[in-house]
Amino acid sequence: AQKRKEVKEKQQITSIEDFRNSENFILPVISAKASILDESKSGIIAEFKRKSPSKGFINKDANVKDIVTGYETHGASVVSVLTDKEFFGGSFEDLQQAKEVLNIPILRKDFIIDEYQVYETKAIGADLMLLIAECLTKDEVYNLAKTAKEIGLEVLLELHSEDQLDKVNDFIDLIGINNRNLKTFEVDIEKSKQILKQLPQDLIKVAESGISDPKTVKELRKAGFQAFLIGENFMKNENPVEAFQE
Ligand code: IGP
Repeated sequence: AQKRKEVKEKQQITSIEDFRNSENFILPVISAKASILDESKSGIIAEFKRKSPSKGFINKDANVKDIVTGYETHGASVVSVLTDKEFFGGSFEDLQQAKEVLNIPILRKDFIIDEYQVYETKAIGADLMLLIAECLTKDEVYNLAKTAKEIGLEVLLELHSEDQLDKVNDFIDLIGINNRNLKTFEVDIEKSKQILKQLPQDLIKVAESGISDPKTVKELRKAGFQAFLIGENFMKNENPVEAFQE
């Protein structure tokens, strides 16, 4: 409800037409699919996250440009930037600053529930947008993903369980399985491997959350995941780039 109110208020400030005329709208997006399939990179989607609901502040005053530049230099395939303020301490500014320094694709990490936010995602400079199946009906996923594709954005659909598989549609480029249960915050890699087996072959598969060592990445890769979304493990280090190198 809070998010819906926020979105409504913003709609009155900037029109979709203004978004369409913004600088980023004209720029081509950088494909996350291609970047993940590029074998000279690590397959890691490295996240910039100041705060989380499960941990509170992780790295409140982190310098976004320094950190994301380091992620790219050390082989990240994609950078994920939280833009949700309330739960994750993120901002558009963080994403815009990341955009200024990066050559790899940027994922906008937020709770997207309205068409308006899809246009906004492109206007702030993201290449790829997250949709969370848990927060959306099948029709909403379809309509939001369709709009995203129309304006050139790629779409990552996040699933938490088998019963959300029917929300996958032709406009989805990547499927993420969240290892973390949103209600209990528990991490279960085995469950993710189970869901993976039931996914369409042609989609890129991303393992999300709670990944804290290279052994787990190896194990998930072996199971069939092509990308690995990692945030806290890097950000909790005083020097997130150093943590990434390991
Ligand atoms: C990263 P972790 O445990 O490495 O920090 O997780 C990412 O998967 C997590 O931030 C995330 C998330 C989300 C955040 C996954 N799905 C949806 C906000 C909204």
